[in-house]
Amino acid sequence: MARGGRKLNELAEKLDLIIEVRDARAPFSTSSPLIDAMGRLKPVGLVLAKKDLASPGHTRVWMEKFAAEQKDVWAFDLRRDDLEPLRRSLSRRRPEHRELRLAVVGIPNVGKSMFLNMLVGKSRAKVGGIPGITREVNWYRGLGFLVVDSPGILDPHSEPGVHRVLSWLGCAKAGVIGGYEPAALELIRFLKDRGLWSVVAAKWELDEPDEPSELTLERLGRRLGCLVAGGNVNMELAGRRLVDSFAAGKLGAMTLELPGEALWSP
Ligand SMILES: Nc1nc2c(ncn2[C@@H]2O[C@H](COP(=O)(O)OP(=O)(O)O)[C@@H](O)[C@H]2O)c(=O)[nH]1
Ligand SMILES: [Mg+2]
Repeated sequence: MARGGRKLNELAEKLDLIIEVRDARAPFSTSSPLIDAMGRLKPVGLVLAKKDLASPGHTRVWMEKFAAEQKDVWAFDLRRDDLEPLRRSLSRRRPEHRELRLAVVGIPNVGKSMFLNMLVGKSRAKVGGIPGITREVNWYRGLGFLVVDSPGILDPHSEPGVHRVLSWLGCAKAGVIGGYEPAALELIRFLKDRGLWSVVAAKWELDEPDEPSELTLERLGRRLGCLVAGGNVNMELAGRRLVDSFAAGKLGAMTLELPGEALWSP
């Protein structure tokens, strides 16, 4: 079984519930293939984080889809939203004599730590060894919850196509999967195809002639001052600026995929 998977299964026996966090901008591509196996052991609740970076209408479509599949699903801007409705709903599963035990899982950078901090509140305490519960992971206690943070790294889907999408969201490092330049070029093509590039262009006051993506990235690099000696554009650096800005949501709220039209096929 993949990294983290075995440990997770051992841990799952001690838990009441698993919360999977995904990025609201790509709720399909940011799922983890390991959740299916874990979901057979314990109930899984789904949190779509970074709701503020997704299009509200599209988030509604995703919520309806998951609800139709009988999933418990919430969407949050974890930096602002109140988690009280979720806390109330989870509390119903709490055993009488102890706090609710849950694990927060998901692929890198989707918002797991932020979610955990919001869930257990400011008064949270890091908990050491808990008898009978594995000591190798970090437990936090607060507001009636005992939560374990990302027990093992959950592998994302491994298809090349999905990794590209994950690099746009900051969930995979473009630098280690072929470089920022190709990731950025594909992002430009994707956004142009979807009619979303104008949002980015407006942000950086770029003209929008009909041109190949390479030229667009070069103009962007020039605009942002990503130059090397001789006045040429450092395309890798320009790509990095674009991808990192997009991942951090600085270029506007955009959902990348809708149910049934994933950006890659399994
Ligand atoms: N805009 C926005 N940023 C978020 C949200 N949740 C998390 N982040 C940011 O996403 C990044 C990764 O969050 P983190 O909790 O460390 O992810 P983890 O790797 O899954 O634990 C951080 O820079 C957070 O500030 C959210 O709901 N909205
Ligand atoms: Mg984390």
